[in-house]
Amino acid sequence: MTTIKRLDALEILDSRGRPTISARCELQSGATASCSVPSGASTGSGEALELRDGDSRRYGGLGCRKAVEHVNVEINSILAGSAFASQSELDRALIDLDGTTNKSRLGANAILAVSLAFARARSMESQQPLYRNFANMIGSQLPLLPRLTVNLFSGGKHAGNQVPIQDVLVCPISTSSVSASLEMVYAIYQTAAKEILSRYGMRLLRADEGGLAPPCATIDELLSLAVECIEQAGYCPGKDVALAVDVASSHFFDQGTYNLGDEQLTSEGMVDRLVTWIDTYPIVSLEDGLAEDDWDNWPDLFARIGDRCLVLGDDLLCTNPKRIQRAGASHAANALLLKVNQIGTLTEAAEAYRLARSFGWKITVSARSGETEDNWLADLAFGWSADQIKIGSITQSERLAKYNRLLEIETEIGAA
Ligand code: 2PG
Ligand code: MG
Repeated sequence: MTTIKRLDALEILDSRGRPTISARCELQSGATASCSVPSGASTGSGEALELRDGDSRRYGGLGCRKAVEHVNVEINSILAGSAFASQSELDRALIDLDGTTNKSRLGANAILAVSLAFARARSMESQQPLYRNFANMIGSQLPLLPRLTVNLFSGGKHAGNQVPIQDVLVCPISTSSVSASLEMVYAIYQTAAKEILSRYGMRLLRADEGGLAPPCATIDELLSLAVECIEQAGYCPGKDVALAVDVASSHFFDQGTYNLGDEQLTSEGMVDRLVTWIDTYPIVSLEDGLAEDDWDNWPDLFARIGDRCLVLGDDLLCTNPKRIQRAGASHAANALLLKVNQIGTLTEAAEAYRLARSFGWKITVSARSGETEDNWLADLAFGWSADQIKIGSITQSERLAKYNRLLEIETEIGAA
């Protein structure tokens, strides 16, 4: 049993300079740890509720003092002094205490920060790496490092909407080493930065996750540029390095129409367009190709693409077992984008994980566009043997905290 002595929290800032929350968990044994939670910009409507103060005098209403107070007062007063046999016992207590279906009373940000801080404090107590604790949660003996999918270009809500799609990512596929993958990504990123300067005469414009935001007129121009940069960096597209795309199409879908800049497509037209991209570019992972509510057309998209590429659901699934069940039963996807803060506790994220695996799906563990310098995501991706990880680009410390932790893990397991 693990007894909690004290829980507290504070408001900190994320990589966009917006408030988020960090919680600290002190155990009776003396082990103490903190964890902070990220925040999305292109959020799915089915996500658990991130509690914001709504006081326009502070941070435009985005303050997190209410969430902090919920940890310091209510959650601490109920849970301090209690003993828990497992992570799931603690998480169930948090879910029951909140009492809503989307964690809107205490806030998913408050609840997740406590869930994570408890996990990290327990791993300190048992003197095990955090990933071991995560691996135990899903009964895994042999964790595996994920393949990197790294942000090269951004548009949509993460940049200036110069193209409607959100992210074009590069995925080194000729190596499984994190260290070798990062070397390849660096070469491609530098090539892209130079190419943008010479082609568009502009200095680097960086999006929220550190991706470059070139002023391409069309999505095809952006995808072709990514392929050219891979080649110019000395790699073979599709053989050494592939592409992943987060279309994030919920954010340009309105009343049955996909608004692709100067083109308006029906769902059928959008499926055709996505299939054309898969046929033309070396895309191995296609995220949110269709909108979160376009359930009727996802099975068609999946049937057309099959196993040629991951048909990955982010806003569609929201790491929510109910939505994953629906997607699995209707053959709508073959991969889950797992973001723990979409659901709000580690235990429910593990349920989402298990359910997705039961359908034979692949898993991409993902950061959010608003991140902190915390690195627990790397331990989670390794502990749960995610197939892919999506952290963002390689230029900002909130992203590098996770890449660097993966490098540490790789060195540690290599040495072992
Ligand atoms: C996504 C994420 C990460 P956000 O859409 O996959 O890139 O963005 O955190 O803004 O939802
Ligand atoms: Mg997404």
